[in-house]
Amino acid sequence: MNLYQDIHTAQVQGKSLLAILIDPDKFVAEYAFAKAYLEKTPSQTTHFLVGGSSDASQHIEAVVRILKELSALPVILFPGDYTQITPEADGILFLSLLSGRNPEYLIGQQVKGASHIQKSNLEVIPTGYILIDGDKETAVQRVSNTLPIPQNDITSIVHTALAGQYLGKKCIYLEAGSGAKTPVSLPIIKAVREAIDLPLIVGGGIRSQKTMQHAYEAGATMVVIGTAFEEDRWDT
Ligand code: 1GP
Repeated sequence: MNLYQDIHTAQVQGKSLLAILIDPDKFVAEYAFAKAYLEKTPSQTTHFLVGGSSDASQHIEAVVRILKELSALPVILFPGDYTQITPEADGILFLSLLSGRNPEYLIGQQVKGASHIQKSNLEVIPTGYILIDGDKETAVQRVSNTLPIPQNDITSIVHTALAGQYLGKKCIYLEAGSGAKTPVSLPIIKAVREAIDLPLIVGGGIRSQKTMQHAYEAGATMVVIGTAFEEDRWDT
């Protein structure tokens, strides 16, 4: 499995990737629950992301294990903090919160997690994480104690994504926050797409097939959806 190579190839070939975000706090690591959950996810799902902003470290290993048993799709960690790193997964989005100015989420957590990653076979995908205002105070904002970039400040968002590319990140993640009222706007996705060469991940507040499709058309390589499936509110 070469996770990044596959994501990069999808970007180059204009293929659309769909990641379902599993928050370990809202997922029961038991067969019946997990099977029913996976059955309601769309057939075009290509990845699972696992992680959350709350303290989910106790539970995360069991969640990854059951996903690996029930599905052949790659499982990538999307850790809220370094305690959510488990070697059971295939890879990790090694996130740096570039929109914020809190050193703990720019480099602190990354240093704490480094030796755990070193001891694992996780494929590391360095990812510039950009929090954008989704019209709701989200868990990322609260936990990281940072402010999102306003949606109308497209220049700052583009410059932040470019800085991420120049820092050597392999992906840029445009995040409106889990359960956002307003997803990342299409002009933002387009502007970032035009400015950078990297695969673009977009998530937060996407609840319908139509919104997802528009995000792809604007330039998203991978769309991430969590809450809509957690709450059984996916609009086909
Ligand atoms: C959150 O981008 C993800 O980190 C997904 O957001 O839960 O709103 O789908 P939703």
